[in-house]
Amino acid sequence: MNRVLDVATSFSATLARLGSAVSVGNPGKRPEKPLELYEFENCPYCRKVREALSMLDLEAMIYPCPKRGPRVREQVKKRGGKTLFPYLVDPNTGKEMYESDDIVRYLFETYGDGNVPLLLSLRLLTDLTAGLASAFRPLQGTFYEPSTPPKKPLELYSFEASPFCRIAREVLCSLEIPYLLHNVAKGSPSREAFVERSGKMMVPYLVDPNTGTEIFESADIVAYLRQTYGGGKEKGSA
Ligand SMILES: N[C@@H](CCC(=O)N[C@@H](CS)C(=O)NCC(=O)O)C(=O)O
Repeated sequence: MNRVLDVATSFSATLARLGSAVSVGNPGKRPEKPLELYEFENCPYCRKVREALSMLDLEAMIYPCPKRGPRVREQVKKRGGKTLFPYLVDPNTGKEMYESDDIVRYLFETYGDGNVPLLLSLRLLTDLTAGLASAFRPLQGTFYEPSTPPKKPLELYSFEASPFCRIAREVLCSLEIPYLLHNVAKGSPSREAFVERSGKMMVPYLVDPNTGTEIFESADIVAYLRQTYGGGKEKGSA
């Protein structure tokens, strides 16, 4: 897709959700271990959960499950019995669950002040606007593209409402690449450490421990991911 159209449609997805998850809300207790989320980028229900993670400033291991993905979907079926997304695993409490509304409530009760923000609690309206966000980019972050998985998971600094971060996450998803998601929405206490590491406050920022690569710029990240892991070739090992 042409870059201007790419950014415009990704920005429209953010607008459809009225900028939900642009900033951190009232984070509460911090988990010791990152949460684990099985999802795919263009699933509107998965978006609701990712918004909650951004608002609560939570890190999560993301296991992308694009449609026709050969590697990760099967794990969800084995663990929970269904191929349905999102699926959250909290290694801190032993909870494993389907259903976006239940997951969102669980997250705010466990790691927030117990109150689910308005834009995530409007039931049908929340689902409709999340669906509209997905509709702006129907083919991105939906289907599997042949890839070779990296040996170690990647890391992405991001927040849900950023249109540029979405473009990077879509490709991680299509290539079925697991990554540790560091959420750094506006107001995030994690921003200071991020700036110390990267040199400036800008996302997306990709870290690949397999190759020692650390890069900004969604277009560069997309090109790097496709070149390094796309096409099912043995690449990207340390
Ligand atoms: N009520 C569920 C609906 C979840 C759902 O329908 N997810 C779709 C993706 S948007 C799904 O997993 N479809 C099966 C598939 O993609 O194979 C929720 O809110 O979590």
